[in-house]
Amino acid sequence: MVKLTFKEKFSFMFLWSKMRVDEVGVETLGRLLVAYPWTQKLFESFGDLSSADDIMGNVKMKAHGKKTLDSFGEGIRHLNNLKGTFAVLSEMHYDKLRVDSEYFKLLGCLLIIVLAYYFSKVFIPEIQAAFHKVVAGVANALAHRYH
Ligand code: HNI
Repeated sequence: MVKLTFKEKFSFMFLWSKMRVDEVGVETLGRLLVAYPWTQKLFESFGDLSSADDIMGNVKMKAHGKKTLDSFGEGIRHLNNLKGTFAVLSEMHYDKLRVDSEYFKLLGCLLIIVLAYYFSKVFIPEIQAAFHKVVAGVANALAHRYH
């Protein structure tokens, strides 16, 4: 469960609605794969991921980045029940995909970095703090099956 003040929630929702999920999605996921190259193994079926440009320009990665952030966005609408919202995905990432739960946290940090760049001057510390709370909540919910 993540508790946001009314102002935090409003700022968060407002920025989320102003963002292009496909652009931010691939920027975030792609950067994870560039920074932690061993995660590329999980996406072998996506085709050529041999350079940073190939990763960022990969069509399947783009679609998957959007899918991931859309699902993340779903969580935002259920801040008081993140565990329930992500229960099925948590099982899937643990049992089937075998994604190390550490990467949920790293993806959250990268999302904040990308958003800070994307929204530049309006990304004031208070808004950043709200995003930190949410990404931590989502990462924790996704890791629930791992505990
Ligand atoms: Ni993730 C599939 C959501 C983090 C690796 N992931 C999904 C799907 C959703 C999703 C939705 C599609 C499910 C389906 O097909 O039914 N993933 C999320 C969310 C986060 C996240 C909300 C965190 C915010 N996933 C990660 C991370 C990794 C990851 C950090 C690995 C580093 N996910 C995968 C892989 C798949 C996947 C791999 C399957 C991809 C495919 O299509 O083969």
